[in-house]
Amino acid sequence: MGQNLRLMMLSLEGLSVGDAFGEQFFNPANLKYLNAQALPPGEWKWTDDTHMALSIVEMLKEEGTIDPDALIKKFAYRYSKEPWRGYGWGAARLLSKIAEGGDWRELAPKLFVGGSYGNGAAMRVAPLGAFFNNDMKRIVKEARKSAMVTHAHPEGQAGAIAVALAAGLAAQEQTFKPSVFISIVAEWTQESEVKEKLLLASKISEDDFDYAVEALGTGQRVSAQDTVPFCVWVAAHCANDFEKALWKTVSAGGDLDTTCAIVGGIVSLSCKKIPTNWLDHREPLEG
Ligand code: RVK
Ligand code: MG
Repeated sequence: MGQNLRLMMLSLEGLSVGDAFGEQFFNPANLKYLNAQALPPGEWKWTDDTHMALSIVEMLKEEGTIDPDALIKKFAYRYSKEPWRGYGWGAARLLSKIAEGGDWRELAPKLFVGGSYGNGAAMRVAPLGAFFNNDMKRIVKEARKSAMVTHAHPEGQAGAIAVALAAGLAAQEQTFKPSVFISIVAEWTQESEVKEKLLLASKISEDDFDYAVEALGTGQRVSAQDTVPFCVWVAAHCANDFEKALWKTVSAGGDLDTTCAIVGGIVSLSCKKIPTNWLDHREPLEG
């Protein structure tokens, strides 16, 4: 397996473990494990975050580039098979219309006002950043294409671009100071609230966890703006410790499956591996 493919698969493993892990803590019975920082027992089922990432990975394996028309078909096909994976309202509506022959170019801009700025384009994109790891310009271009089929709003796309860039940086051999890591991501991200909050995040030290949570947000609003900057902040500060990164992410609350999917997709790359006992809990991936 080529190096880019290997990194993409590692990021997919991290994303899916994060997604499935985070989802466990929506179950009140599992809160005792959160307090004890002990892994919840049993199989952890993954959600739409992983389901959509599988289509991106498949597309890149087949074509080496994102073809938006082919990608939206893959998203719609998987949605039609397992619509119960916990999809966002807008995504579910769009994907059912695509399955009936609709065109994403017409449908996506009509979701909400100005298109969706949900965190759904960001939650699925880390493996793409890993695949194009050493080419920041290409990451921006491919991440935007992967986002626009569902997320017409510039904030939704900026969120995807920022996460893909963070994954690309994490996949590199070089290690970065957290503030530098976040600043590089911000620098390459288009003008947006996501970018402004990344610039703020680059100035928040690791000790200021509560302030980071409050100022950046943890996905309570399910928007890219309210989700991505905090995830990049955690990934930058816990680059060498997968477990610490994910425990910190869930302890912040918010949109747990998605914040953990984003952090897991990035930190798996900088850590270069995922603890086996975490992987063992995750529902197997398809195929
Ligand atoms: C359930 C106002 C907007 C908006 C706009 C809000 C799954 C809506 C995943 C919308 C992730 C939500 C998440 C999510 C991924 C978006 N004006 N509100 N212009 N744009 N919103 O529906 O794939 O968990 O409340 O497009 O981005 O695990 O329902 O889906 O947590 O953001 O959903 O946006 O969501 P959607 P998505
Ligand atoms: Mg989900």
